Amino acid sequence: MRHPRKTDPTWADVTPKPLWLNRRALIAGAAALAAAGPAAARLPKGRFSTDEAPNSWDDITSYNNFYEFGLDKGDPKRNAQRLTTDPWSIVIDGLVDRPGTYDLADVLKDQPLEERIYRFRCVEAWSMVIPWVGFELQGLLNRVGVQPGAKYVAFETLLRPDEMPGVARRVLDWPYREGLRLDEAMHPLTILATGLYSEPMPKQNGAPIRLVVPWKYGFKSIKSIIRITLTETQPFTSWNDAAPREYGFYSNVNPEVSHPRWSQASERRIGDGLFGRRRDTLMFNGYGDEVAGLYAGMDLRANY
Ligand SMILES: Nc1nc2c(c(=O)[nH]1)N[C@H]1C(S)=C(S)[C@@H](COP(=O)(O)O)O[C@H]1N2
Ligand SMILES: [Mo]
Repeated sequence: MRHPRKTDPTWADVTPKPLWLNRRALIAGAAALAAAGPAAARLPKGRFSTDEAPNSWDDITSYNNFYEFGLDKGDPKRNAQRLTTDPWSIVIDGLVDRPGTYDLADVLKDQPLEERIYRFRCVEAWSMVIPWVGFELQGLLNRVGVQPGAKYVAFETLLRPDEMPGVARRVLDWPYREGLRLDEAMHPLTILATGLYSEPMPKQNGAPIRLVVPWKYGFKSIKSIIRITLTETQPFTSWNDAAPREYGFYSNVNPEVSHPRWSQASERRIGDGLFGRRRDTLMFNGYGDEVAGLYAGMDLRANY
């Protein structure tokens, strides 16, 4: 990981002064609230939250995909605890006005955290409902200034082999990488999440900061992000590289387009039990009213 240079701007440099000072005051208040106990620290419930019952803390933190820590669903919980997540910084570069290496703690002081209860649909045809804590990615991108030539946003996960036993196997071309079209990244449904159930993000879920794009298959929601790059051309994405016929760049949840090896028409909700009724998968995972317009005129079979 690149170390910050003296000349790099800090987050305070890219933040208008009054806003920065205000946020610091607010955070001091929030910290006092948090210290007063979880009930007092309830976060505002963000727009787009589903009314469906969230999965349990146990389901969400014990049944994971995070291949850097192993391929079995129980491996991330077992193996991710040794990951060092503090301090953490994020490089933001490419076609932005204020590129830099930003300390995550500073970035967080500046973003309005809220709770977003989202449906989450894995490409393996299981789903959960997860109460994330996070903020809209567009807030961060607007702060660093997206340049006119930018058309995509590329994301990269930390690669630290001595803390990640899974990367010894080349199941993917590490580091894990993902990408979005700029309008998808700027959509208010797209969040960077730093916690769940009002707790800091568990390591197996992508601490300290991960993407959540609720209308796309789960693999787009990249974990433990260390770099965000604005690009003119469509970026490399890990699963598309590993199996291009199975995983497209868009990967919008679509019950009408099967994976070459299984149907995507229905899903198993974790927590319903193995004999629970399968649920019909919804177009765009049920977020069509919000996002269908992003794909107007596009052939979603060709752009899977
Ligand atoms: N870095 C990284 N991010 C990742 C993955 C991964 O293996 N490595 N798995 C993806 C997949 S396939 C899914 S379904 C979700 C799972 O998120 P969860 O474990 O928090 O439910 O994370 C996604 N993000
Ligand atoms: Mo997934």
